[in-house]
Amino acid sequence: MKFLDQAKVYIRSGNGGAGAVSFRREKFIEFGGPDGGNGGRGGDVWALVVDGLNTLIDYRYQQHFRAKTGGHGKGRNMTGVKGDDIILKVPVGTQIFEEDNKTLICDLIEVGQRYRLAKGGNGGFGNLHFTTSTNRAPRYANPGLSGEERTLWLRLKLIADGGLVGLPNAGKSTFLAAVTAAKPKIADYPFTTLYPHLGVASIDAREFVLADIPGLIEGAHEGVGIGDRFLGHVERCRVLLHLVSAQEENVAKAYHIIRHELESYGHHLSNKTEIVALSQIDTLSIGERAVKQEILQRASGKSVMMFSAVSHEGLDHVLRAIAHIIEKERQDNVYEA
Ligand SMILES: Nc1nc2c(ncn2[C@@H]2O[C@H](COP(=O)(O)OP(=O)(O)OP(=O)(O)O)[C@@H](O)[C@H]2O)c(=O)[nH]1
Ligand SMILES: [Mg+2]
Repeated sequence: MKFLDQAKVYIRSGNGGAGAVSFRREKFIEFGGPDGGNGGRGGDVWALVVDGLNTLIDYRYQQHFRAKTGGHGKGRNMTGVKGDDIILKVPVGTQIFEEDNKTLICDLIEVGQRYRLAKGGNGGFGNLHFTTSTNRAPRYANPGLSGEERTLWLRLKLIADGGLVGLPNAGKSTFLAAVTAAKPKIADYPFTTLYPHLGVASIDAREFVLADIPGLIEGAHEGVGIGDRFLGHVERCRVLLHLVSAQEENVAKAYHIIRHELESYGHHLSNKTEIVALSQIDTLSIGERAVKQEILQRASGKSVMMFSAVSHEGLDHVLRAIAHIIEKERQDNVYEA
């Protein structure tokens, strides 16, 4: 799957169909009056959230969307048919902005949600409509109204319950692959992951979505490495799982670098509930683990979990901790609403 989280599109709703000028002419009927029908309305342009999509890649190949013109009115007072709508299918978490890429038009967060981006023009009136007591045979009709045209930005912010953050090689993708069916690329060089991956994890019959994003390094907020733009995809998470590899010489420093990047990014990311975990503990002896855990605990001021995505040791504990926070945040949000 190719990933694209931003796309610019041009849309145009359909023009209304023209009204008709027509007079009734029938055998044996002596006085035929005007009978021109109205034009049909032009097609609308809609955005619709569909299941099973998590990229805007389709909009790299097509950026222009035009709905159909309404049918013209006809004699015998027949209204023209409505022009066909155009539907832009988008993934859950798509936000649509004005051309300035700042003014939010709609935030689409549920499958099935739809939003009308441009309304088709109304059809014109046929000559029948213009009949009055003083003008019983008008020879004119309206043209249809024009459709609207707009340039818009589609921006995707994935919706996951939990987000994985850490330096490159912290083991984020290995963790995702161990606890979900996702198959992200895993390798021992930095920036193996180039775009976000989602997976569904489950523990104790509870399911939740995890997002694995590219690793962050010092200066990511200034564009170093892959930069921090993918942090947008964990903005809506309820919990962050911050991984620090047991293979790091200085686990405290590794922790602080990421915290600093989260703070520099803003958008309340640094206020999110964080679970800190020492990953890859299969590479250390029991004694070494305790030492690094203690250092990380002091650095973060939190109790630090430990796991290995290779030996699977500690994985369930981490999943339970994530599930617990997600559950709690869900309940809190219910009370707020
Ligand atoms: N021994 C051991 N190796 C691990 C473990 N988890 C990950 N690794 C190795 O560490 C390296 C990096 O793992 P990834 O999962 O690709 O790391 P990442 O955090 O996704 O890295 P980026 O995508 O570059 O940010 C790979 O060679 C993995 O095989 C673990 O629990 N134990
Ligand atoms: Mg990775």
